Amino acid sequence: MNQIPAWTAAEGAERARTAYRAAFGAEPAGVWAAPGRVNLIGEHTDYNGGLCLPIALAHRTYVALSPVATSDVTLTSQQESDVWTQPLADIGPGRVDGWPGYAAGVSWALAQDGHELGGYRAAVDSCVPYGAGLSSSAALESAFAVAVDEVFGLGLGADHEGRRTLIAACIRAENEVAGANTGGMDQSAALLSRDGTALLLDMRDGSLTHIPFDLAADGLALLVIDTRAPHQLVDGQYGQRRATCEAAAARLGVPTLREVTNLPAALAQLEDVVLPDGTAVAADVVRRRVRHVVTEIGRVEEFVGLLTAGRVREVGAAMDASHASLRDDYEVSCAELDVAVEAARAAGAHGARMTGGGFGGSAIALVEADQVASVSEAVRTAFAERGWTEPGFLAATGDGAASRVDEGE
Ligand code: GAF
Repeated sequence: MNQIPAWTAAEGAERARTAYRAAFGAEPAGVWAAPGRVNLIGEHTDYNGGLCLPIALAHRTYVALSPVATSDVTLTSQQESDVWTQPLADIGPGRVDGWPGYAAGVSWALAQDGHELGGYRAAVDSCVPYGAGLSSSAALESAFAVAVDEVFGLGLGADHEGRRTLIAACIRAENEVAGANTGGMDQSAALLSRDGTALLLDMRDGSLTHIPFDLAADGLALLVIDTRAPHQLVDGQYGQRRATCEAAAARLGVPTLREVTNLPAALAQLEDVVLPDGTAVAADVVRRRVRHVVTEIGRVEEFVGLLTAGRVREVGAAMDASHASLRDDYEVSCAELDVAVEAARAAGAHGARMTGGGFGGSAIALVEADQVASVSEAVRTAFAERGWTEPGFLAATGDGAASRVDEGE
């Protein structure tokens, strides 16, 4: 069965280096790469101080980069058409349109923290499916973060605390420069994941646990289904979900929904809210949003408990319940995601759910390793029957974090 291939590090490095040579007629100082991710469970919990459980993909974004003597930042990408240039001092919120905001925004955020950076030029190439809910944006930010960290000698990429500073800079780039008010899970996955593990993130206190994750040892596989339904987090829907949660937490008198311990009592206290952008949200809707977040945090605990007890085939029920909650209570699914999930289950998946922000993007299905082809085929057939674009497929195993992938020449 055809799957969307992940480049080897050598292949990705060579592609980025070739793009750099073609654009700038010189060799880069080095090539760095950062992974996309899928979230196993714990969706729309990160900005609520909750738990989530992402794994890094083998699919990575590669950045070939060199410092320059001026303060100009010049970027080119194999996935985009134009070469983009702007002086470092002109990069910031409201001043960069499109993809360079994610890349150069990281330098702005690091400079805001007092780090000294100069200009640079960089060429990007990536095998992370774009706009598929697999965190191509965090991969781009994180690849730039480790690249500029090394060429400007910041020393942040070398240890855990330094990487937390890089994560914070990537989040600021995404929130403030690119204008997507996302919650931080994706950048943590890109910069802190370890091979063969899932990353249990507690977004209340920033603590994390690397949970051993080796599906192949159990004869299983995690099938990722890119529905090809367009996915965008910079539109209003994601921000409205987040603002609704924040308004509900304020109404309940807690810093985040993570602090809700008695769900029925909390639901009874909730009323209509008006969001900062003027959108009115009815009490029933607010209650459903809160119910999703609180129950989803519980499902992460359940999933992790089963995983660590070696009862991995049993996590399917939590995946199914997560999808239902995202579809019905949080209302971030779509027809393509629902059909992908239902077709995968009907073809024998132990569980399936949408992953990432939703409104399009990708689903994941836990399947027996010898059923990957038949489950994929069932999903493909279900899409074809509806006249939809053919979905893409890839396998996720739990890969490592952003790093340098070559030494330049
Ligand atoms: C997107 C966001 F970027 C994350 O921060 C997270 O909120 C996720 O949607 C939903 O769990 O990937």
